[in-house]
Amino acid sequence: MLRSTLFLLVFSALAASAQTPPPGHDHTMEIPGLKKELFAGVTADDLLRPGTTPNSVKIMLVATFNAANYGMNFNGYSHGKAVLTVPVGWKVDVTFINPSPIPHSAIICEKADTKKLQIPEPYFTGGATPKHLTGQTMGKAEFSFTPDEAGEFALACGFPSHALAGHWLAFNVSAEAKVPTIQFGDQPAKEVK
Ligand SMILES: [Cu+2]
Repeated sequence: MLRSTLFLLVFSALAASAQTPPPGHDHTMEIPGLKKELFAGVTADDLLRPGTTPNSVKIMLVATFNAANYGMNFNGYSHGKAVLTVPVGWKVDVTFINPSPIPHSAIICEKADTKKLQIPEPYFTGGATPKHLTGQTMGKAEFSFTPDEAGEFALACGFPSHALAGHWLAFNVSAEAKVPTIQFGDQPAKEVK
């Protein structure tokens, strides 16, 4: 009796895990009210691209890219599952797009700040959308910063409690890296083009 109960428990756990898509990849549902023309043609690879000037990168963050993590994602990724790495001293130009009626924002912060309810200030000067604590809906914003210190940071949504709920990507500033790279989930990091 005990053995068959155990078997049932293990079996149903396995069955449940087989049916649950991996976090960040549930594209089966739709978030209502998205202004899709705001990010037409944007892909996950647009998260990090070489900039137009030397030693610079372009980041395109789309909040609520899809339904992953209840819409609290950037280009489909949340909980630091996309890792952007930029050499120290490179200029970072960010375009932030929120096509949704729910407010979101973007801010560069220390990785540990993603555990906070509120992120008061960007870690690097200029590194946030305007009024990141109130966020914005159905629109775009641009900001630039130049990280002058190596370390593990995050590009997080600055709307209170969203980073805590996983609305952030990992952002590493590296003293060793010669070129910017991006890593999606368990895939190897790749040089951006
Ligand atoms: Cu958010």
